[in-house]
Amino acid sequence: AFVENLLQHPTFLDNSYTTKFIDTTPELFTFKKRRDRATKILTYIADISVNGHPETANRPLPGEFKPPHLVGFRDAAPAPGTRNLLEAEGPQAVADWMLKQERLLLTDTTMRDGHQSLLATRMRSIDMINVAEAYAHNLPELFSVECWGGATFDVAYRFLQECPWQRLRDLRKRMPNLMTQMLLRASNGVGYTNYPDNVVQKFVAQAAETGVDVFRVFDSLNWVENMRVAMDAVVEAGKVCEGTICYTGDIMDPDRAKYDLKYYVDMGKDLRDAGAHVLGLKDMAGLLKPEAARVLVKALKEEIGLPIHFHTHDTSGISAATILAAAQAGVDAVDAAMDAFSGGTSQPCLGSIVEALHHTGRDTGLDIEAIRDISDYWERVRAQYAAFESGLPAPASEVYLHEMPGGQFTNLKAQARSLGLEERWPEVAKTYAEVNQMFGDIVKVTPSSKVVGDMALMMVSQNLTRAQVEDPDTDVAFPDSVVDMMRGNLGQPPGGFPDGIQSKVLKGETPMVTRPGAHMEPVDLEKVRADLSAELGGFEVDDEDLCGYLMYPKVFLDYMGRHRDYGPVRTLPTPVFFYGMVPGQQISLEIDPGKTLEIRLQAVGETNEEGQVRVFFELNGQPRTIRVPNRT
Ligand code: BTN
Ligand code: 3PY
Ligand code: ZN
Repeated sequence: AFVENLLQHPTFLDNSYTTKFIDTTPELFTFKKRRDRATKILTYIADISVNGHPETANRPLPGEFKPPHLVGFRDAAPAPGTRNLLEAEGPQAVADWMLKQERLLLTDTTMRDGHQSLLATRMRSIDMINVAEAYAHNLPELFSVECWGGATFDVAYRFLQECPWQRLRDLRKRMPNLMTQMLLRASNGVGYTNYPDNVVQKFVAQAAETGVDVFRVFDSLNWVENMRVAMDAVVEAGKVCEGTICYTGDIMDPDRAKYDLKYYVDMGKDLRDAGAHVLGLKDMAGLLKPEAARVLVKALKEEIGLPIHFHTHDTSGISAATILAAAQAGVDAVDAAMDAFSGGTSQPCLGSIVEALHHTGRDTGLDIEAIRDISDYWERVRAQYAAFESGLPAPASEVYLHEMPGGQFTNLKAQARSLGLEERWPEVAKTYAEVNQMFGDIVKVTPSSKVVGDMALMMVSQNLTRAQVEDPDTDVAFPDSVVDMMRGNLGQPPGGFPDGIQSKVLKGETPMVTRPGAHMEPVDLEKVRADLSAELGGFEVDDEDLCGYLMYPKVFLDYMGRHRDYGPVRTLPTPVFFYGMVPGQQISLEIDPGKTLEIRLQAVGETNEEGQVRVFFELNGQPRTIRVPNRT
């Protein structure tokens, strides 16, 4: 009866309902969920088929859509892996076990940094979920699967119309024997600015509860003081705390003495003393050269005593050599991406590392045939995302000049393009390096890398030189992110920011030099939950939703608004999600376990005077018409 009630609501009947409709008629919203999942998803398909997806407009089209073939399993049940050890004996046992392994341990980054660095983070959950069980069955020797955190969190809500928590839950369930891994920006959570301590604590606890096993925790200025809250929360949750050094500069270069060997060894000791189980070495731009890796890994191994987990990017094309040098120097674990998602601004090639070490003392024990099968799957997945390829066609030694993180490079290039500066990219790269020096040679990784990028783009677009920016008599309107960082809101770099530029940016305002979190009031979580629930018409806000909102209030609300209109769209095949359907096309769509819709798009009608188009479907054999606005 309720369903009929709703279906006959005039606002619904003429299809003009908006998110406002929910706000004004909350009593209907309660039934709407059950009301008509099919209509919502047909509305989404109709809209995309008519109008296209805003994210793929004017971008290269994929070639022929070849559905990724699923990978078969080797065994009836997945063999025990690192997750079983973590569950049985806890995180310290995992660290102890790592130290005892002769083989080089491997983390697969395809589901996080791989697509973050190659496809602007746009990979959808379904493409991960469809292969997750194959990982569990065929590659049980993996150390971990990095599949969460970094930029994936907000991109899921913002661009993919998906709940990142559900992705994590689904992956966790399908890989019961493998540790999942996330990238956490310490006090910046998975956002771009410091959050109050209790928000960071709540977020970590929830991520652990929903399914993260290994937390790689870093700070964008390498300030250990600003990492303690997040690290403590990981330890508290009983998960693996990978306290992480971000590598910048060049330890072999006497002119970059600020970040010398001693600096990194001291930081490693601080992280150990702060409770890290594993020491992460995060070379986000791919600057660590092979010989430097040998020296650094050896020193860290000798002086810290923790297992070391090394992460790099292949922007320069030389990272496999660095991995092998690190392996010879005794690194315990390294990150790599499946072949089809490796190279360039992504991680080095997993299969090639496995091959290179086969029959050596550090043989990884991974099955190369299983790797090839899984990589074939990924190759077809990648082809569906052609719109997001941002194209570094060849290795670039220029990375040693600008030091941009792999995850930022393609993004900054796209930002430059949108400002009409693509032709001036070499200037952007050079200016990025100058901004870094002007700011005192800082670590550049999210969010500090974004600050440097914002400043560089501003300077190039306004034709400002470093000398002009530093000149006290030249007026400069600094980007907000620069002001924020100079105020101390991202924390402190080693030695602080240079006085001259800092006082110019702050116009005499006194910067904060203590930990930003120490100045922030705790958030009243239950009040936020209640207010959010009221704003969503009585929707019951669980802890995951609450954490999503705390990180990104507007992004989360926009996501919820679209969710009310379209329902869950996560099970749509990726080509349909981004390009809709064409007349005559038919798909089977599982909208709930065991509940499948047969959807056939029959025809797209003419646009009427009100600018509406009727799209004709067959749903499980029955005709259905959906009206959507023509916005083309
Ligand atoms: C966004 O970029 O706003 C998120 C992507 C989803 C937006 C959906 S796609 C169909 C419909 N048409 C739009 O312009 N927005 C929604
Ligand atoms: C992120 O924070 O998203 C990164 O990938 C940093 O390297
Ligand atoms: Zn990375």
